[in-house]
Amino acid sequence: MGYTKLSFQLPFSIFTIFLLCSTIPEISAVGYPINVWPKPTTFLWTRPQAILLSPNFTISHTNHPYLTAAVNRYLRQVLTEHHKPLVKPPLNLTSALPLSSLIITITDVTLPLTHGVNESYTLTIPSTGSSNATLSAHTVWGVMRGLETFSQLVYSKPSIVASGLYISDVPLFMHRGVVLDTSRNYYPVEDLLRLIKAMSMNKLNVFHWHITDSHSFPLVLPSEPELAGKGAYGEGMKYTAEDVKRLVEFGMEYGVRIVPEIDMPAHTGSWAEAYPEIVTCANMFWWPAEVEWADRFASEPGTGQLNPLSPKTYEVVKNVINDVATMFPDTFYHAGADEILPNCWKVDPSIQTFLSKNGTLSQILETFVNSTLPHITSLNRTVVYWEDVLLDSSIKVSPSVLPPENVILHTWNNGPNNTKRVVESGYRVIVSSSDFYYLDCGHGGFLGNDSQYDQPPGTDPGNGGSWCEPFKTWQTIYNYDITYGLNETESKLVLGGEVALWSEQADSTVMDPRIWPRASAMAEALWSGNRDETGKKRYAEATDRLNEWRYRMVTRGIGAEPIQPLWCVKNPG
Ligand code: CP6
Repeated sequence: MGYTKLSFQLPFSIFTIFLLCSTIPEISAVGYPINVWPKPTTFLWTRPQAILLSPNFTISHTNHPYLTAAVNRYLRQVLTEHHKPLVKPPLNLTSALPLSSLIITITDVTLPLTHGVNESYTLTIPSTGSSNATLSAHTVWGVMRGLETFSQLVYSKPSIVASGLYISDVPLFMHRGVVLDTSRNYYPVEDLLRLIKAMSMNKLNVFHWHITDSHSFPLVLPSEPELAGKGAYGEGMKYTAEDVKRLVEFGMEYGVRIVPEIDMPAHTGSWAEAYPEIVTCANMFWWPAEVEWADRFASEPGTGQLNPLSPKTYEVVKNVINDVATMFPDTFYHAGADEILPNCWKVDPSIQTFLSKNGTLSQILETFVNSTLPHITSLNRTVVYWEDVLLDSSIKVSPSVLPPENVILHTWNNGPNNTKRVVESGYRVIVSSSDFYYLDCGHGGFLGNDSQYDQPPGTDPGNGGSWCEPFKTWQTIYNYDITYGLNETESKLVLGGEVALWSEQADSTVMDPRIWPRASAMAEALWSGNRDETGKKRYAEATDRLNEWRYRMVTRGIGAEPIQPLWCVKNPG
């Protein structure tokens, strides 16, 4: 068994064919696994060797505000991280000259960080430091992905780096994200910065920030200061315009876009603190007995929905949209539209009147979409809506008000099936199937209810309103194929996926371990897939590599939870 590693998912690469024909004496499908997460699409490693990284190592690059920040960060990291792997890589440290430079070339440094930007790169690390390492990419953002890969190949003290290596890497899916809900519980800005940092380490590129919901409105908006003034949990629990600017800039330095979500028209109870007149069923925390569990969403009774029939609603909503679009430069704008409760709208007299004249709840939602979607689109934004806007069983709009060129749908129920329904209608889709990608599930209920506990000893007191058992393991997430059951045309409409941390039972104290390393599992599946060269689902190899990766994340300050006891490393096999 040799350590030669050949992966050839890009069979037309001239470099691949060249090495395959002349240099590699033996081609093995089970060579030494490269310790990079997510695994690169294609790599060639002639020998399991490493060289010293010169203490005067340099990275040459063109000046660019975000790239320069990234280069300086990675330069410091490779010289000072001195990572000590759990399992010592069986690489021969050759006596070749230390590697003294990495030379970056970029085809177009002007391309902005947007959806679909080219993130591919090639990285060559020579066998001897008498040559330079090279990193080429089409864009600044591809360079950032390549620098991350390079940093993961460096370890030990003094720093050494895997050598004699060629990597050609490109993501399978363009949209690879994390949703974080900062309404049910507040997260300090430092947590969000650390999340962005960890996402970048995993080559994830979209932080979908579910900023507001019924529980609190933590975003301070210049045109509507009362929303956070009255709707935030407290003085220290707000995000100011300066905080947002800092996060957006930080994201650019790490190649992570921030897509804001101000959920509406449902999930808006917190708006009622400032504007009770535009919110229906606000503060109806406990519903009459006839309102069953089936009439609740997110395990909550309706606690507020905007009234689409009130003109005042649109005065506030337009100010909110304008401010958010000004604060967040990304071209995607997530406008929510999930989980509208019929009973919450029905308690309102103006809505009752409309319904009594043969109007329908779906028409009320159409009114809302027609009064907001063109406005958001006019600000040069692509709108993302949760799937409910089209697929909900009772309140949904007709497809004619949702132009597929302006709208992306975000699926979260019944993953494969709903994704299929949406792409069949020609919409682009982002997948967050709750059966696979919901990180908050499996942590027990949260609605206190004494009667459930009033049972004989030893009986299960029930889950108290837990709504998404079971816990999703990293394997569940890793193995999920987001284009399952789709044909080729349909698969092209799948932009990617997002794991989601809803925060009814999460805050700062558990954020890192709830997200990592499970988000890493999605990160690899969406970057280079979850199968090996032979088409078999990766398992043992991915487990060992993820274990190493989780450990490196921890040493980098990310509180990723363990996937194995240390004993497994001492007793492999
Ligand atoms: N909040 C909002 C939520 C959820 C959604 N939207 C949610 C629904 C079901 C589960 C978990 C979370 N808490 N605004 C759905 C998109 Cl299982």
